[in-house]
Amino acid sequence: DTVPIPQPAGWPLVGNITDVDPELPILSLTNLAKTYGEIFSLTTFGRRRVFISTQKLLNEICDEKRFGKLVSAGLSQLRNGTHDGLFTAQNDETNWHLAHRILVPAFGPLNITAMFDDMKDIASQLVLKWARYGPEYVIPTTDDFTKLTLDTLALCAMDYRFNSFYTDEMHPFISSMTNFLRIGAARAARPPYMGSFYKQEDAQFFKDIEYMRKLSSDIVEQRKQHPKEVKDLLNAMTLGKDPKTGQNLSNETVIDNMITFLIAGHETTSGLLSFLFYYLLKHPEAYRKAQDEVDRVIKSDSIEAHHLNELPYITACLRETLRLEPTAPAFSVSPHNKQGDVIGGKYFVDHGVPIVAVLPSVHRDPTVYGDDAEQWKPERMLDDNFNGLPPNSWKPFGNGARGCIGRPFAWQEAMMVTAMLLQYFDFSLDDSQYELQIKSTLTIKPKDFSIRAKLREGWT
Ligand code: MNH
Repeated sequence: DTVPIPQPAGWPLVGNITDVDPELPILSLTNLAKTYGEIFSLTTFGRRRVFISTQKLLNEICDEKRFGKLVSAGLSQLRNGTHDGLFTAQNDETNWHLAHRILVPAFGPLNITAMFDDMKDIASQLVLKWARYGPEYVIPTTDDFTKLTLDTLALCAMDYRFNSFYTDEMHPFISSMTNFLRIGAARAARPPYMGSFYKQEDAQFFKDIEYMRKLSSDIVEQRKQHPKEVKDLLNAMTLGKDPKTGQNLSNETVIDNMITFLIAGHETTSGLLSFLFYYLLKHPEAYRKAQDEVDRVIKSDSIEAHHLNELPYITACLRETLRLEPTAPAFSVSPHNKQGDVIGGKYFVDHGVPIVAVLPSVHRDPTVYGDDAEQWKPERMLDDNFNGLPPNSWKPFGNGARGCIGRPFAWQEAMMVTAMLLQYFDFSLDDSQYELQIKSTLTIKPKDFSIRAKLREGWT
């Protein structure tokens, strides 16, 4: 026997459009989850979506035999720019399988470790910037971390330097990408019968896509004309052959995935680092433990790859940050079964209807994390505790085959940058009264979050 999935009342025609704040959809969803509990649904302009917010239901929809990724509404708009690239491909698209088989080895541990020096090159630029600007400088935290992660991705993935730290402006790629994500989301939220109303906005959307494709195709062309013997993602994509079919990726697919990496590969890591420093600065004791760990393990040496395996407390801090602030805060699946499927033993969901995992809510499920689930406590994420969590209670990198291919890349980068920054600087909040506010695009970041950095003794 099934029961109806709770749903707020809504309006004729537009449905639940007033229930979700277009500026901060994830906040509306976590609030609705508080009101409606483990599951609820929303319908806008006739499109229905189901939202889940507990570990129990998330665990069920992570069963890849019954459910698979669904590229719907917001994500499907991005297909205008990245087509069937890895992130925006539907589950059954052949180009996804092809690119996945070619790229999984490129993201393997050996290749990621080989990127260590390039990552350190960009991280050192950040350290130098903050050291030279001095302790009075008000650091635009998320902007500087975004410069860091974009430059790191481009250097490691395609041996290309954005040199973001050498200009005040953000690289034009950032504004194109931001527009692309913003207008994409707006297009997805539009009433279907109002298309012609938005000609200018649409023109901008396609102009930004063209800019990103041109930039990517120039980088590919440059590599073709000047081949380099490096093991980066660009070589893997342009030279790699599918072990199964012997096929290459087409030029279009290489560009689709290059843009995908440029976008997926930096926003989330930048948000992670920003949130981490917010929580460290709000928890002085944890901050001290993290810094002590760095001083004990790395001392005043220059950081090396092996150090990263010797920092369990910082590892826990990063995990705990992604628990409370999963920077890619939601992902969607749908039942494989053409007849639909029942979840939680009683909720029927049709084939093709998105089931959205509201990660910040799942990650605060009190049955898993206890009554202090809302608090940032790195201790609960130390290895023994972390490995003892019920299955699928912590999913900031998504699920299964469609989970994040860049996870080892992001982890190495975030660990290294955190360790280096704690090693070189003492940080403080610019405004000691600052309380966390969130801004959102496809990902979430802290809003108006500024810090200061003072070189520690011994480095001056
Ligand atoms: Mn990443 C998929 C989160 C860093 C490239 N990433 C996903 C998904 C989540 C995610 C969640 C699944 C989305 C879905 O199911 O619709 N990713 C993150 C987070 C970080 C991150 C929280 C950093 C922290 N991701 C990175 C980096 C790269 C990258 C770095 C590239 C270098 N991610 C991807 C790609 C996919 C993906 C590509 C799509 C994988 C696939 O479906 O084959």
